[in-house]
Amino acid sequence: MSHFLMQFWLHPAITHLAGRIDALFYEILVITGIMFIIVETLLVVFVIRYRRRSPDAYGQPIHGNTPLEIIWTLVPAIIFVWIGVNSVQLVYAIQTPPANTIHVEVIGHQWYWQFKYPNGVDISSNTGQIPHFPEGENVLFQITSVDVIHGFYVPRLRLQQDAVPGHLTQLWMNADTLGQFMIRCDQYCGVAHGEMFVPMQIDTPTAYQVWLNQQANKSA
Ligand SMILES: [Cu+2]
Repeated sequence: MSHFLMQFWLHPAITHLAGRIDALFYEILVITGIMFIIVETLLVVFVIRYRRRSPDAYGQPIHGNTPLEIIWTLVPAIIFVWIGVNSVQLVYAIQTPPANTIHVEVIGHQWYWQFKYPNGVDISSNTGQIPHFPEGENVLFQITSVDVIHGFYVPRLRLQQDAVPGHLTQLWMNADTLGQFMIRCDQYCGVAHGEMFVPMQIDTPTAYQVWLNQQANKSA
């Protein structure tokens, strides 16, 4: 796809899991897309072909067609079960963090994100600080809010989790792409809601450690 058109479509996923979410999305899109075209085409064909041609025309009485009815019940049922099994498997994978994770607290504020690392490093997006995370390692975001409901949404992860006062929600990632990716607040949280649109950075594990140590020394 051209660079111009890509702006309007999904930007590449940065985790294996996000890739699986995209794959499921495309599978459902193709199935429903094909069904849409078949149904709409038949609708138009039937409307034209079987239209009433004279004021006193009557349709033939029909008493059903058992094989046809079995087919049009069974085929969609199989497709739905297949989509359901795939979706549930993926939901479990998303909701089950691996054993070895770096725990990072994510706290929503009006109007910035705060990130607390295990070694005490404390990053707030309203001061222009960018939270860093290592590539190829499991990171578990433990999400809450101190005021209103915010939404921790990272489009390139294809994942969102509400930040709710008094509750801890979670979301995990294992990023495979270096660079800066945007975090959005996707629950409208007041006038400066838009200021919660900030980057995070994925570093190599070594660069991440260097950054983390620098931050720890700064605050010490
Ligand atoms: Cu917010």
